[in-house]
Amino acid sequence: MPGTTDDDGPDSIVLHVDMDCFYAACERLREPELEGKPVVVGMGYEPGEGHGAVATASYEAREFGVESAQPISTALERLPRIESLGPDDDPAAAGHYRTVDLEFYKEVAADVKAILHDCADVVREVSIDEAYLDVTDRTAWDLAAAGDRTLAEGFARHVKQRIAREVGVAASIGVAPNMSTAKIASDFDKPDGLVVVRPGEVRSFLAPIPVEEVHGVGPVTARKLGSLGIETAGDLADADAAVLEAEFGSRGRELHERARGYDDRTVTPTGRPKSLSRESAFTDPTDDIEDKREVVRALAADVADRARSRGAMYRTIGIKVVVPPFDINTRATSLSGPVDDPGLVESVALDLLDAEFEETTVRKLGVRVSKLSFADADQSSLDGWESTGSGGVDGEGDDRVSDETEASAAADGDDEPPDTGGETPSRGGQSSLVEFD
Ligand code: TTP
Ligand code: MG
Repeated sequence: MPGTTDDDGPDSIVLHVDMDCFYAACERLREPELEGKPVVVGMGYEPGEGHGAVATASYEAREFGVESAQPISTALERLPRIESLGPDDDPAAAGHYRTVDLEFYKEVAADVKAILHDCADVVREVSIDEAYLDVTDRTAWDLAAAGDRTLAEGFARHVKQRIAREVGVAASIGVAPNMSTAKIASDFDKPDGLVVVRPGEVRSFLAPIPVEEVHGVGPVTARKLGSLGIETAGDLADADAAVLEAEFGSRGRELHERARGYDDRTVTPTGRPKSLSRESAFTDPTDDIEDKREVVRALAADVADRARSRGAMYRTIGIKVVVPPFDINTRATSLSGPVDDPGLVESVALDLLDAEFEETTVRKLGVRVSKLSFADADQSSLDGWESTGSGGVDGEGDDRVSDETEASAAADGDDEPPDTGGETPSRGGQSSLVEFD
């Protein structure tokens, strides 16, 4: 059969999830009035100024020719700032320009990733807004009882709906028997897309796709292929493998295979988590201390339970308190050494809540354990998730000795521990392997 297994195992089911105009979608979370309007998010951009580059543009802004990596000055020529409009100008033809706020986007991304981890055992996070999920064991390529849709499609729809409902941003999802096809599928019907390529359909789905979109084909290879008359994945699939190999070496053969729908990479998970956390939102914000304490108790029990089941010990216990609309406060207590102690997670989390947030109206609460160490700590130094130099190895003791609050807990509410501060956008997803959901 084209495109899938070469042995007797079942066809894999891979989801590629990519958020739509992600930074702009995040801006809309805190400014819902931007929904449906052209939004441009600039890096190195200051309100009212003309420098910087476009990080992303909402699909409405893209209609005006605004796109990622463009200078802000070019974007402004194509789509003037809403503030600069005259009384007779059309406000629908003007842009709402905002500045990149990576810490906030990471927070939203962590919420999305937590859902993905809940939906799949194997998740490979590839950037702040993109991940692969292997869900072969969670669903099937069989048709659902009613109609001609696959169970896998229903599963992917469920993932999309959870992200939309629980986080409030839109994802496009591709479902396919392998990674490269799933990635092309997620991009195929953006925004808000859900494209399913069944095992027997991979080759016909890929046929009309331009070669540039085949995984591993960059602009130079695409140009060379073009000079050989190969414009689409279909052309590439039909090309003579020997000719491709002569031109591109072993990579030529690999590209040929990809275009024919073969991709034997398996989804491998991204490193170990730096922290484990869970959060819960109130339907209506509340200042009732007993309600808040009850939620913190439940979250603490859940997080401690998860840490134990993963064989993780923790050296820091923290809480997150989100005050309407999006004012994020984190507080944490460091311990003298790694522990596995559910009772301590609860008591520390409650102390942190009581100390400062007894009367605060909150929208969401979270509990997090971090500075993790694993019983089978074979990879810890390779992964680099445990920062060194912050106190050395003193791994003795199983009780709290210091009440020091982490530096990240500044009064105005930072959201991430200091060790992720310097991440670049493209690695943001990986750095925020936090499991708040
Ligand atoms: P993308 O997923 O490439 O873009 P997107 O989510 O904005 O839009 P799409 O609907 O097409 O997926 O990138 C994710 C985020 O990364 C994006 O919102 C902003 C950031 N980014 C940059 O900062 N610079 C860039 O050049 C690109 C491409 C993205
Ligand atoms: Mg995206």
